[in-house]
Parts: sequence; structure tokens; C-alpha cells
Amino acid sequence: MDKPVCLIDTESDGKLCVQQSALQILQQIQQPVVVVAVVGLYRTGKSYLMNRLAGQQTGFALGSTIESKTKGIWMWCVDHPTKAGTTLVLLDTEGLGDVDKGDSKHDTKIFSLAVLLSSTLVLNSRGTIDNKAIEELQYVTELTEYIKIKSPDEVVDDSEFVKFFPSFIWAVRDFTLQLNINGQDATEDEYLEFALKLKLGTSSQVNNYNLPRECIRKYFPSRKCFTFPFPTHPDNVSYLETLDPAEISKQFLEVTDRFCQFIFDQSQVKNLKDGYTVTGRVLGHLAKTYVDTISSGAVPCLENAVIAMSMIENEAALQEGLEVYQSGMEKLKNSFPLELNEITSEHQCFTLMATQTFMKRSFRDHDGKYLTSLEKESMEDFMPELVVTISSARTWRTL
Ligand SMILES: Nc1nc2c(ncn2[C@@H]2O[C@H](COP(=O)(O)OP(=O)(O)OP(=O)(O)O)[C@@H](O)[C@H]2O)c(=O)[nH]1
Ligand SMILES: [Mg+2]
Repeated sequence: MDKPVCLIDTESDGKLCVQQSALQILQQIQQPVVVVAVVGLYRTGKSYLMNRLAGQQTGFALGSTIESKTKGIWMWCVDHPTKAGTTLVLLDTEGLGDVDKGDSKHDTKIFSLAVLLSSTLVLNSRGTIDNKAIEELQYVTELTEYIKIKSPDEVVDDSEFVKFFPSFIWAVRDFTLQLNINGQDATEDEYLEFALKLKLGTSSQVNNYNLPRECIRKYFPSRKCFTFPFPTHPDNVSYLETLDPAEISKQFLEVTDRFCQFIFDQSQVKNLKDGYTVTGRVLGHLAKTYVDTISSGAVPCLENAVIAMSMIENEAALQEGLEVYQSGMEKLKNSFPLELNEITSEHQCFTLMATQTFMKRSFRDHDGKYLTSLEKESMEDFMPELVVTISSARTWRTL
């Protein structure tokens, strides 16, 4: 892809919808995907950072006015710069907190989708990680209302969420403070952990202070922080994407490079529960399933999505397996007439190849339902061949 496309859009009635053209792109990607999504308040430089991850100066559209720019969720699939055979999928999301939006739940839906679809979630904010920045993250505290692990009625321990959630990076932009805690130099990660420290006490004030911090700590046990200095002279900041790199602060470029390198080295391929690797194609199914669920007013349920996914993938695996079997047997016809034992042994060989093809793609066929169908359908296919063979063998003998 040479430029990003819209993956999830908002229809005129405010409902989210998946763009067919983006799904078609994902459908073609059979490789595992590392999915990096960026979320955060609007006008905080998210799209700019995503372009840097794509190794480009431009791509995701940047806004130079105070109005929020990115709408819905945009996607850019690029070759992974360091992991051969892997695609890096960048998801740039609509800025949160824009008061012009009618639907107060819209932001939480975008936030939840970013969490659901990514393997690394970048939270982007400006200034410092102060109480205000953390309170603005109320979306984290609402996640369990917007994402269910099992069917809505089943109570699940909160810690279950961790198994499905992405790793977490906090990108602090325009950071001007000294990294110093209680007189000691601190790392960026120590700064983040310091900001996420819980207060002792049980007053409602303390509880309110602790709640978002507890949620971040609980749902995102793998955390990393990058503090970016101001990128350039304030007069130039609106033209960052067209600016000569010499005009951009060296420290800013250093952090940006470190941030990108960390993501390239450490961001994992997206996995579903049970360790099933997500390919571009599966990511497309996931996006559609989650968005359709949210648009219908229901809460996306991870377990149901995995079940829906396994049905689609197993059906496709069954067809792929059958094709292998059928094309093998079709070629065999050119060698007719053959002895019965020869054709039986070829049948066994193609059945094995079909099973291997099926197994490569199948997923969670725990009760062997789809594998049994494959065996049954190949057998049904085989029977007419057998009849032909037997009758040709008879004709052979008569001759
Ligand atoms: N001060 C500052 N400005 C930046 C930084 N990065 C990008 N910008 C500028 O901030 C403006 C908005 O950048 P975008 O990348 O479009 O921000 P965004 O968060 O994607 O904005 P929305 O899509 O509206 O949510 C542009 O003029 C950028 O040039 C940064 O680190 N600091
Ligand atoms: Mg943007």
C-alpha cells in the first residue's frame, strides 16, 4: 500500500461501518500482522507519529488547524522493516475528546476498537502525564463495559482481559520537564510508573484518583514510555511534514527513532486466545465482526469473535483442502486406467495432502467437525472415481 485507506468510517446516522475496499486489502494479506494503533486526544500529533512508523514524511493526513482531522480509523499496511514475512499494520484513530462530536459514546467505541484490533497500543498525549492526562483516559475505566470476554451474562475475572489486550506505550509529546523524581534522575519508564502510582486510602477522592491508574496497570502489564521534546521552532510546527529535517530538533528525531526502533523490535504479531496468529485476512474478519457488533448496539465479545472467526477460517480451510484433493485426483485421471490398489494409494496420498492443507489454516476445530467433513467430502468425491476405475478394470479384463 503506498498510502493509507479508511478502515472504519462513521455513517451519516453516526454508526460505525467497515470499508469494503480496506477489507479487500486485508483479504490479500496472508502473512502474520503486527498491528500498532495510536489513540489519544485530538490534535496531539498522532498521525505524524504513525507516518514516521511507516518510514514516511507524509501519508496519514495531518491537520494544521484546531479542528480534529482524522475521522474513524485509518489503516496503512507496510512491509515490516525488521521482521521478514510479516506485515506492519498501522491504525491511526480519530482524536478523542472533540466536543463537537454528538455521540458521547463514540470515543469509547473508537478506543475499544483500537484495543481490540492492535497488538501494540500507543497512547499519545501532550505535555506531562499529570492527573488531568490520566483522568482524560476515562475510556480505560469503561473498557470492561465495552468489551466482554465471554457472553455478556458470564462473569469473568478482570485479569482475563490481559490475555487479549495489546502491549502499551505512552508517547508524551512536547515534554519539557526534567526527568527527575525526588531529586534522582529517572528513566522515561520510571516516570510513567511514578505517574501511575496508587494513593493509599479509601475516600472517594482517592478512589477516583486510583481508578484509571488501576485499570491501566491491570489491563496493560507491559508498559513503556517515550517522552518527546518539542519538535521544532513554534512557527514551524504546523508544517512539520514538509519541513527540512535540518529544521527539526535532534533530540526529537532521536526519540522518534528510538520509539520506531522499539516498535519494530518489540511489537509482537497479533495473536488470538490459544495463540492463534492473526493474518491480514483474519484481522479483516475481526474488524468486521467487532464493528458490526458495536453498530448493532451490542458489546463485542472476544470469545464470540473467536468462534465466528474459527467458523469462517475452518470453512475456508475445508474448501482449500478439498481443492488440493480434487485437483490431485483430476490429474490422476490422465493416467487411467489404473489398478485399484494404485488408485487407492493415490487417494490416500491426496487425502493426506488435503488434511495438511486444512490443518495449516484451520483453527479451533476442537471437535474435528470440519476435518470430518473434509474426509467425508473427499470420500464422496473418490467414490465415482472408484466406480470408473472398477468399470474400466472390468472392461480391461473383458478385452
Ligand atoms: N507541538 C507539536 N506539534 C506537532 C507534533 N507532531 C505533529 N505536530 C503538529 O500538530 C498538528 C496536528 O498533527 P496531527 O498529526 O494531525 O495530529 P492528530 O493527533 O493526528 O490530530 P487529529 O487527527 O485531529 O486527532 C500538525 O500541524 C503537526 O504538524 C509535536 O510533537 N508537537
Ligand atoms: Mg490525526
